[in-house]
Amino acid sequence: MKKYTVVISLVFVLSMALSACGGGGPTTEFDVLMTDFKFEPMEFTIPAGETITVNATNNGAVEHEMVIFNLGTDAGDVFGDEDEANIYWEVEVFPGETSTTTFTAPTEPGVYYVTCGIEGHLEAGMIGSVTVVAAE
Ligand SMILES: [Cu+2]
Repeated sequence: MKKYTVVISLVFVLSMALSACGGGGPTTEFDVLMTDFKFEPMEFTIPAGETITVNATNNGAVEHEMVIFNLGTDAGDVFGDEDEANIYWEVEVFPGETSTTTFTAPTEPGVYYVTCGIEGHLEAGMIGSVTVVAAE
């Protein structure tokens, strides 16, 4: 009887682990919801060098952007003209619209900074990250 309980527990732990992998593993396609003023979710994991499809929906009242920065760079406290040179990829979405676009993931694994380039949105909390993992 005791052994039976242990087996059930193990199955439960394993299924939890597997579902966690399904949610957090690298993906070549992801959805991002933009609101006033955040990204949902805020973190994404993608495989290096692959073509990534992004379905970005803006549920806010104003235009939003998803801007991915080059590795090792960020916008600091305020997004400004000096940050343009550090942009790896970006997409703009108008309120109430969904934009499906693709980009090629960086080849270098690491955590890439994400923000919205519209004035004041970074300060309001539109910050996220894209984690690039080595392709298998
Ligand atoms: Cu924004």
